[in-house]
Amino acid sequence: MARINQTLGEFIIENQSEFQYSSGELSRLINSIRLAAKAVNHEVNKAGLVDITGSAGEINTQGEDQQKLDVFANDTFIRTLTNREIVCGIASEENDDFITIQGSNNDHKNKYVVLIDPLDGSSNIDVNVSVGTIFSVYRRVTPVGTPVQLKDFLQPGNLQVAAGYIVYGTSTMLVYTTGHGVNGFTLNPALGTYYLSHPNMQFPEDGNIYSVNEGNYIHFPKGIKNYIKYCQEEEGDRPYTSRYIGSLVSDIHRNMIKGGIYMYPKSSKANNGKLRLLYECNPMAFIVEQAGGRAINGDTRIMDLQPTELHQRVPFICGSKNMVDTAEEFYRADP
Ligand code: AHM
Ligand code: MG
Repeated sequence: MARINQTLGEFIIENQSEFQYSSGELSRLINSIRLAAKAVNHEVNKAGLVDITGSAGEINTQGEDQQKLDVFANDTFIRTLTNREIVCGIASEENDDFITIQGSNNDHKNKYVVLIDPLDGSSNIDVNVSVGTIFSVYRRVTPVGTPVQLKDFLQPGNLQVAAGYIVYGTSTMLVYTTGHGVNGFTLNPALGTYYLSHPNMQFPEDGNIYSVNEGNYIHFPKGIKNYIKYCQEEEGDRPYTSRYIGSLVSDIHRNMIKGGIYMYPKSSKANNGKLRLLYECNPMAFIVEQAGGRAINGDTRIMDLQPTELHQRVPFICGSKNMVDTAEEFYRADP
């Protein structure tokens, strides 16, 4: 039950029964994410003040320039999740391979794996635009007491036990689901406490915002081009408003509050689009669906896709249910 002035800590304790296996571990896991997010928030907020912006001079798995804050966020989340006897493995968008966590007695007794994009949209940092963290949690499928394996990470999104994001925006918010709806908490930076500000978030069934990088228009499938034209036509409540921040978390967060659709479709240049199934699409899809929206790759529900590799990319269309239904019709007519 949501209460006025309820803190995230209180909410987690009072809603522990909603965790599928209710042993307290998953609540502690969310607690450690909350803690790491505060440290990252602190760094993000002073990004313009200290010599921490700009490139760290490393190239990450996808061949992209790593920003220093990416490195900081990656290290912070991994360190925080490692030391708590809950997580047996972490896969991060910033690391080539997954990390095995043995646990303090080297007994591999921990049950959960975490997949994380520690700082999504980080090219936006230098221009003072919102960035985010995205996380996804599964129960391991290999036996407790053995080292974690790749198959523990390559689970379809419909087996997630929790997922969430943090948006480092005009205020910092943590939004998460454990499969019992979606709740959003806003950080009071003076106190370092998150308060329940958005209980039981609902994705409006319809909306009038479309979010897509239209610079790629020429490369999109015909069906997507037709849907974009449809969004721009004058009829009924159209034309829709175009809003694209280029920061997945912020774009979806806004659409979830106001109603809208986000698309990163396949293109003639990138057959699988850009976004990563495990670190970005699955966790966002879980949240979006739990709030009443939809998330597809054009042909299939995102959470029903069987992952084949850690850094796999997929086309992504998600948002208000009726808008996604319409986009799907256009896409299917001309894929
Ligand atoms: P990143 O994980 O390297 O930060 O890339 C993901 C980001 C998303 O936040 C955003 O929606 C998308 O890339 C924007 O890509 P583009 O600039 O191609 O539109
Ligand atoms: Mg990312």
